[in-house]
Amino acid sequence: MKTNQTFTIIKPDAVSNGHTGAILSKIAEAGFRFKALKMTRLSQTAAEAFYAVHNERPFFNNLVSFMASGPIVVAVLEKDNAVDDFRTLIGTTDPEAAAEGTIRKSFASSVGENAIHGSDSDENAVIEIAFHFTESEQF
Ligand code: IDP
Ligand code: MG
Repeated sequence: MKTNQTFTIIKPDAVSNGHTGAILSKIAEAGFRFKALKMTRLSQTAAEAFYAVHNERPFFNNLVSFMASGPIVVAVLEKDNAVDDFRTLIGTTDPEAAAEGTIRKSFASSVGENAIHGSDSDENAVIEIAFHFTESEQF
């Protein structure tokens, strides 16, 4: 298992608001190396599959339609302690509660449209990386 890797999505709100470059800079400045990077778009079906773990939650339909609403940027990131350090960098799910200087505090507008995703465990990082990237797309 690749315990030094995590997976991120710059979500449709942040891409459409023009924050892609600033967010990628913050990630690089925090010491993460880019192992894979692309702009793409999720179909409704792909968004449902990616967030299947949340399909009983009341916000599931809104989450899926939001995530399929426009282009996203997906990346594989590498650093010691990648999963935990990246969750610290992005901040809490609700940007109102996020610490100053975190990506969600700086760029997110609401708990639903919160600018960025980060894997929550090494195990999920491996699953999420494989969902979005083939082996040959990873460097
Ligand atoms: P996380 O992204 O911080 O890991 P999760 O609880 O895994 O948060 O939720 C996944 C995503 O679902 C969140 O990033 C957010 O976009 C959305 N979400 C979570 N909780 C709520 C909520 O209470 N209302 C609306 N959307 C939510
Ligand atoms: Mg999560």
